[in-house]
Order: sequence, then C-alpha cells, then structure tokens
Amino acid sequence: MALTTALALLASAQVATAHFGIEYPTWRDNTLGSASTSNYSQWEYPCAGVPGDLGNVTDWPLDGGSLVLDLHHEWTYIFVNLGLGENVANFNYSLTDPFLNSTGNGTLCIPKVTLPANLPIQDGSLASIQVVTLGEKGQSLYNCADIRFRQNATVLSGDACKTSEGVSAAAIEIGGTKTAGSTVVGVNVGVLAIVAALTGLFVFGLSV
Ligand SMILES: [Cu+2]
Repeated sequence: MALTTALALLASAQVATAHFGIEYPTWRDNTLGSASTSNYSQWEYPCAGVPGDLGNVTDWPLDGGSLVLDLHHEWTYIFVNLGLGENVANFNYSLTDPFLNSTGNGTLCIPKVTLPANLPIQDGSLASIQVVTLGEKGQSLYNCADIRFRQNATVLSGDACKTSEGVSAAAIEIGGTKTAGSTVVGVNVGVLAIVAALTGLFVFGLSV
C-alpha cells in the first residue's frame, strides 16, 4: 500500500490504542479517537477539556456506585476523585485511597466505589467523578463523568460489571501502610480486594 495509507493506518491504530475511556457512569463525552471533538485532550486537567454541562448524567447510589473503565495501556495507576455540585471543576474528594494499579488492556469493572464518610450529599445531589491514570513518567490522563446521587440507584451486577480476562487491579501499598490486595491478583479477587481495602480504610478512619 502507499506510504501515506500506511502512515494513516498507523496513526489511527495509535489513536485507537491510546489512553482510556469511562464506560460507566457515562462519561461527559467521548474523548477517544476519531469520535472525539478536536478540542478534547486527555492530557488536559481536570476533564480532558470536556465541559460539565453536556447533560450526560448517570444516577449513582448514595453510598457509592460502580465504575467501568476501558483501559488501553499495559498497566497504569488509577486515581478516582469526586467533586460535589453542578458543572464541577474541583475534585477534592479521593475515592481511591490507596490508589490502584491496573494491569492489562480491556474492561475493568469496580463493582462498588466506596465514598468517604459523612459526605454532604442527599437524594438528587449532583456531582462529577474524575478518573486520572498515571504512567511511569508521571504523565497523567483525565476523564470525567457526571452523576446524580439517587436513593433508588443501584450498583451494576452480572454482565453489566464484567472485567476482561487478563485485566486486574490492586490497591497500592504506600509507606508501609498495610492494605488488602497489595499484590496483583486474579480478576475477581483483585476487584474484591479493592473494595475490601477501601472498606478497611473506611473502618480505620472511623476508629482514629
Ligand atoms: Cu494513551
């Protein structure tokens, strides 16, 4: 084939394999590949240049909901943050303490992301979730999803929360802090370990 065609294919292949997507809750907008608006860039803090008023709002349980990511890198560190209010640009609540280390390309479903205690939210409260992935040089990618906390919202279950074969995530141990799941383990166990680690941290936080 012509060199230009080969280069175009190579370029589109790189776009297709680069970066990450949020599958659930629905992200503010598609920032991946050719479907993306040219103004979007996942390198851009805090939300890849996507405004928070596009109207893609997903109902999420008051005590935390599911998160499904479409990962395209061999591995990455993952941080999930929360900002309260409408059209959020300030994500000051960490939902991944400790943060996560994912391995493998594909879908990662975290069945339930636990929220900090005493979060000032109620039925109908608007918020946004920010997902940050971090590479070995500190390079960061950003995407956001807008949510509405709802009493009757539920977490994903069954087929809606499936992690791809070969994809796993583990909570990262920092400074000797002992957390569950600090080593990379199998898919389901790994995901459970995340929830366990977050729950453990929550309990620990209450006891001090
Ligand atoms: Cu990338």
